[in-house]
Amino acid sequence: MDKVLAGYGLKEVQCSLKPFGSGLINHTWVLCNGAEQFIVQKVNRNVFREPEAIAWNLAFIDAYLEKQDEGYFFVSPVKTASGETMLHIEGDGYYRMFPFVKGSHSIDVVEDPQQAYEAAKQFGMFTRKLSGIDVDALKITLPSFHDLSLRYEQFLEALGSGNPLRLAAATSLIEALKGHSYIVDRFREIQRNPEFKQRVTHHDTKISNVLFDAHNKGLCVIDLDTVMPGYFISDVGDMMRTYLCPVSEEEKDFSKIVVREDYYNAIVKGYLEEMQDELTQAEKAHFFYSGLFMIYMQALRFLTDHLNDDRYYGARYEGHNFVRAQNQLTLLERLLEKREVLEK
Ligand code: GN1
Ligand code: MG
Repeated sequence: MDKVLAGYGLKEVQCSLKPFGSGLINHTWVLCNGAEQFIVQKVNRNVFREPEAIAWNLAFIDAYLEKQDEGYFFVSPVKTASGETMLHIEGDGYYRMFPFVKGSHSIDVVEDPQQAYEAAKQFGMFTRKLSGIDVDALKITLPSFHDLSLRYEQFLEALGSGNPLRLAAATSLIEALKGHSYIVDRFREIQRNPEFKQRVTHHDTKISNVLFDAHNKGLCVIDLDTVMPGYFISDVGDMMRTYLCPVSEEEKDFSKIVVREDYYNAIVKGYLEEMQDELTQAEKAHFFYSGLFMIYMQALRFLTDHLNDDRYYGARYEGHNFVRAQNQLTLLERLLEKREVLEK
């Protein structure tokens, strides 16, 4: 960390660092330098092969928003001592630093539909404010990240090449997931449908990626590594995946997995308040689908990783990703049960 601090022109003796947050991919710390606070992140190079692409996108978006001058609140990275938006330490990796937004707080669990509404509004606003940008100019920071067809193929591949013991123990979960492959077929239709637009998409809309003010109003969105062109179903779907249920993907007691209708309505309301003039009719008809899409994809990704010996997500206990996959399948089933009432 001495090199990181030096790269930002900070003196080690004045600073303290503490691990921060619960992300699975990057390492995050909160840095105190006297009264000033910052967020420091080390980019996971196994996942983000081209960290410069992240820095490039942030600078591109920042420049665009500045020109619009709409007072949209966007947290741009702190520049390094040599004026870069990212710090490369040879032989170690890439680091970024952000100012800690004063008076802001984040939450880890959605406990009130109003929070879901505020978050959905923030993610909708983010895409809307950037609707005039040249979306094709954005760099792809994670190729095929939310390509459900590819995720399904990777799952099928793992059925051939995965850990044989784990495969044998997972047959009923594998069969259950195969039984929902119509969700992939629908995605292929979406990819062919010109009414589905590529927009500036956040791709990680969990609640902890929204900052709230002291009155619990949404302030801004953070964690912009996966901002790239995408479909709105990624953002709305991941909100459904992570806000509809009172427990997270980590929960082992599946009887606690339920879908809360008022949270669903709050997501739709908040998102549409910002995006209703942007979305096409075909897109608007896919709100419910977006939840199926993201939950199914996450179930596939967790199970695929389990079969591949946890090489992507890691595991804190034996079978961790298997439990996560079962959890997500349960959530998918609970959501499907409410199809009729929610689609209404
Ligand atoms: C990862 O690192 P984190 O927790 O923000 C993953 C998301 C998953 C999520 C599941 C780059 O996000 O796609 O939905 O874990 N991000 C990447 O908890 O793979
Ligand atoms: Mg993230």
